[in-house]
Amino acid sequence: MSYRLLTIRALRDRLARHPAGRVALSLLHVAVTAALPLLLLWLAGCSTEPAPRDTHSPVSDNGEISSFFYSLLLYLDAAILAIVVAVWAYALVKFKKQDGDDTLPEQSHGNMKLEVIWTAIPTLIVVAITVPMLVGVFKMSKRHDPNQPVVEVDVTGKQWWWEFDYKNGVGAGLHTANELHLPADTAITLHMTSADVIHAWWVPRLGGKRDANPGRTYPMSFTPKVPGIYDGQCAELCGSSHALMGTKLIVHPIAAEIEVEYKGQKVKIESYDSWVKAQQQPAKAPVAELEKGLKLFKERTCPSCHLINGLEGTDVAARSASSGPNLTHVGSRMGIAANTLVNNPENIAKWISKPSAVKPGAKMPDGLVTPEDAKTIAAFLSSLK
Ligand code: HEC
Ligand SMILES: [Cu+2]
Repeated sequence: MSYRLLTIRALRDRLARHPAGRVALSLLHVAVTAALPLLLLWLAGCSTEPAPRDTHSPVSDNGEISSFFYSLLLYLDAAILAIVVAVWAYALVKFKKQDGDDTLPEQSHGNMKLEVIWTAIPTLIVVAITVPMLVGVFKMSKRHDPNQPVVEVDVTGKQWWWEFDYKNGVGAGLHTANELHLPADTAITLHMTSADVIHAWWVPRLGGKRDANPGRTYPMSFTPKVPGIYDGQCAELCGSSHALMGTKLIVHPIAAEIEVEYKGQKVKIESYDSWVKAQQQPAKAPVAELEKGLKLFKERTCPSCHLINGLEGTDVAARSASSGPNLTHVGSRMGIAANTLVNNPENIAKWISKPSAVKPGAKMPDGLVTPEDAKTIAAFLSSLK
């Protein structure tokens, strides 16, 4: 008995010999032809929902400008591609070599008219793109008028998280981390800087990126328009946990609480003022079962890097380049460790027992507590809403 490896070609030839096989082959052909474009759409991540980091669903004035230019370029380029392909296809058919005709086509060299046309058209296209784009760039980098009410926040990038200090407005004096809360329809100016290396603050649905450089401060002015929760990411390679340096922007309604969609779930967002009021409260003293957590927190040197306002012995840390996030209301955040983990007692315990296992190179030391103590501390920290 002999074995033969059946090649795809041999298989196809065999199928083509039978009528039923031919039908199967055509069906396969149609399926593959239809599947390819669908596969491309799927690979391109097409969806009707705005993705969390989707620059096409802008939620601020700046975001609208950059999204407008993205669409302008996309449609313009698509139109140019369509015209070029149409002319090319026409030439392919029209000037196809005819059977039996071996003469060379007319040989030409230098055509003034054509050369003027194909220099003029691209020039016009470039001007049509550049002029409005420059106007847009200037609009996006314009500072808000300081005589108008503006909410100003100092944003400090640190390896690998973000610190926020509210300078004015109802929230003046607030000091939080990783989740930036802003009022909708209000002029905002962020002042970006860094405590160590270069980072970049980027919330795609808000608009452009802005570098956070050590020793310098760059402003970024915009007006958020749509209340909601928007994901962001450090956009400048800043070390081993750069990819884990997320951020969240929460745009609060000015008046009453509303409900928004976030990652397929309904989430309530309170008004900006009531968020500020809650954050301004000092931490509540723990109930009896959680007192042990506070005691361990103080004993295990945590207060040397973390502030908890309002509890005896926990508001001693001096702010410095190496100090950690303010934990006064850590239980109210959606995520911890710059949104690397969802905020719940298990994840806080996991983080405290070994930060480097969650974030390589984390600036919070390993081995401060046993896993058992970590659970006790986490229960206390989670209660700080
Ligand atoms: C040497 C300074 C230092 C010490 C000591 C320290 N931490 Fe941290 N901690 C940090 C830094 C820095 C971060 C931010 C790390 C990151 O996200 O990359 C952090 C993050 C955290 C977070 C996450 C906060 C958030 O909102 O993301 C918690 C919770 C925390 N630390 C608890 C503790 C506890 C409990 C102790 C004591 C057992 C402790 N830390 C000791 C520096 C420190
Ligand atoms: Cu980074």
